[in-house]
Amino acid sequence: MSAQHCILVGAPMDSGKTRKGCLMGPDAYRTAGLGDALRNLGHTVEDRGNVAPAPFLPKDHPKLVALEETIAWTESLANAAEAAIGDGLPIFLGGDHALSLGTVLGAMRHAETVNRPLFVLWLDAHTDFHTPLTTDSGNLHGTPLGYVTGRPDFDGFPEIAQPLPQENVAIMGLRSVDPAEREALQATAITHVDMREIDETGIARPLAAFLERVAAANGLLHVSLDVDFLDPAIAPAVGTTVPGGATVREGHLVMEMLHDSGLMTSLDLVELNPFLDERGRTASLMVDLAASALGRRVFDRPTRAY
Ligand code: 4U7
Ligand code: MN
Ligand code: MN
Ligand code: MN
Repeated sequence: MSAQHCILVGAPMDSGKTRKGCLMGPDAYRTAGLGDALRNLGHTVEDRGNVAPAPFLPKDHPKLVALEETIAWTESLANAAEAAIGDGLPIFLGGDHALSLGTVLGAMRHAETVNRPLFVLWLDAHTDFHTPLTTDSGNLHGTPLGYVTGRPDFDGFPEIAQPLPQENVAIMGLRSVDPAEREALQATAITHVDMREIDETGIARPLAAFLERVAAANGLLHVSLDVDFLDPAIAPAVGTTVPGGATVREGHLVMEMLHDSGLMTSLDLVELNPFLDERGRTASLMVDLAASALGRRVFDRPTRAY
């Protein structure tokens, strides 16, 4: 894949759940050297700084955490994402996973403009398929895939004109799915690959099958990488740790295959909570994964003690 114009867009968003700290994510990625890592691979890098939420008035809600703030972020991030995807390869620096309510919406709008189908690869321990009514925790970072695929009850959020087709979504890395999500997801055509399947067949097989479908449809591909896709032993800086996650090599293999495919058109790095990190190791691992997605080869990797 040839040189790209990488656009860093910070989304210091913390409203998708109660525990704070993800707002430090964009600075952690910059501190860990994301820009230079991409430049060293021959890409141009433009850092657009951080997005801010649209103006909002917070209200108390019996269940949902920071609903108005999350809606406000969705509006501003959808605009920032739609603009950036037209200009290069945006990398959205989270911020918690509620930021994907906005980034995927922006990608959907861009895809409609260029008249190509959008596909989404969701790398996560969780399905994030709740609606504001089905969530028990009230944490909206557990809802973005519900929103973009057109599930109901997202009152107050930007209208989804054309929902993302279920066939265009693949979730990989699953090992924590709430009963309401499981039931809803099983009635869909969304591809879901859990850790057992990854153990049994490897991650390359289902990923290659999905990428073939994206290529055959001449699709755009938005990749959303949740830190908790990775095993907490290698990526501790996340609030929602679930044991039994992807290894360092499984993570890199996904990113290397994405690079080789040449298909990825936008990328979210989400859920990093630097307050929970150990000497920056999770931020550095996420930077290395992004570098693999942009063409760094195994034999070029700097030695680093994880
Ligand atoms: B993340 C959860 F209950 N399903 O709804 C919920 F297990 O973006 C977790 O994937 C959601 O980290 C995790 O609160 C959201 C929970
Ligand atoms: Mn998530
Ligand atoms: Mn998750
Ligand atoms: Mn199923």
